[in-house]
Amino acid sequence: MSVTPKRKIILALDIDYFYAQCEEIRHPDLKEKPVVVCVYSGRTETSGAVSTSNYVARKLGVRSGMPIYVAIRLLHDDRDAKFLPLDIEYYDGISERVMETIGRRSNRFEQVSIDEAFLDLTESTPDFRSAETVATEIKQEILEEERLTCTIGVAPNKLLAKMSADVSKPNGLKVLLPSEVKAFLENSLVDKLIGIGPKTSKKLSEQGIETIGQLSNFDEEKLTNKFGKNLGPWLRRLANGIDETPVEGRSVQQVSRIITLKHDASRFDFQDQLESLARSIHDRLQRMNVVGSNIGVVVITKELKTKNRARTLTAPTDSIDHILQVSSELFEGFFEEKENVKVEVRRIGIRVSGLGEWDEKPSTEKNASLTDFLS
Ligand code: DGT
Ligand code: CA
Ligand code: CA
Repeated sequence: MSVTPKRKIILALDIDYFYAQCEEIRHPDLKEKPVVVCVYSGRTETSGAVSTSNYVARKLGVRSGMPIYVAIRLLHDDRDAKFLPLDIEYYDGISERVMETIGRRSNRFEQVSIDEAFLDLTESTPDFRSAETVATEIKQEILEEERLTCTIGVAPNKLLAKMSADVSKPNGLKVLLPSEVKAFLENSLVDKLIGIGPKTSKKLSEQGIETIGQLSNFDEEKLTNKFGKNLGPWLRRLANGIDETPVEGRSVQQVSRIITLKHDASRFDFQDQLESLARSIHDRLQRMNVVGSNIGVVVITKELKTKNRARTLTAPTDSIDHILQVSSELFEGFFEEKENVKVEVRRIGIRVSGLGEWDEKPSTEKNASLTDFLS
């Protein structure tokens, strides 16, 4: 007996021109100007690639992955154009808060990248209309909390939800009903299918296949001969809008924070910065309502080598003082190691892992007396 699977309702969210929009938030005067966020390689002043740009720059031809000098040339006449280096730490902070906002909506939540996530709303919403309401509310919340716009697609599976978002950027919302799927796919080009890159679309084009509609009707045996017995049938399923991959509810395993020191350090003299890291981790643990049983520190040297030191606690914690104390000891210990006497440290981080629910929350008094007892 076959059981008809329940019709799913999947929501895909993608933040618009993410890194560049983050830059606009902290420099509001940039909003009307071309903004290009760059990965500078450091070889010459302009060597490197464009990470992303705002829509003002995109209108003038700027694209992700393009060499910086090409973007400079394209924006040559625009004295307002702004080229900025990546600031991943800042974008990460914003991403984490947005993901928290989305994650509150359903425990069937999967973060896919820094600016993308899926929600499975099948159990929590009765139909596509109410899913649309949820999507509108999420967009509004992210706008109010972070001043960011994003684009949402709602559809019967992840593939179609993501594709619906892709065609609606920026600041869009598209609900693709099951009855609309066929028409939606029919005339779109094959490279709009998620997972089909330039190589595969070139190979398909050699077979005379340009649109998804053509691919969906193409002889399966021919496809298998050309692409193999896994890829061939998979391509056809994709073209028919079939995708059964579940939204993986991945839980957070650890909380970490990292910063670049104002000056390289060759001894433990960054107490203030450590304190703000510990505070930020503490805030995050509290919002998640978890405690961690392992505290680690990470050191990135001037030569960009990464070194870790960690300790397992006798009792889990989320307290700033505790995190600060253990990480200070780890850093002190690190600088005392023979091989690190001369090391110059550029970035430092703290990581709390072994996360769990706090079922027997020790009271502050209990904590204090225990510490007293041990000292
Ligand atoms: P969108 O979604 O089209 O409005 O624009 P973005 O910029 O959000 O693009 P998306 O979602 O593909 O990528 C998210 C972030 O990832 C983006 O803000 C910067 C980074 N990124 C994207 N493509 C590239 C790339 O080709 N190179 C580098 N270095 N970073 C990239
Ligand atoms: Ca995006
Ligand atoms: Ca994205």
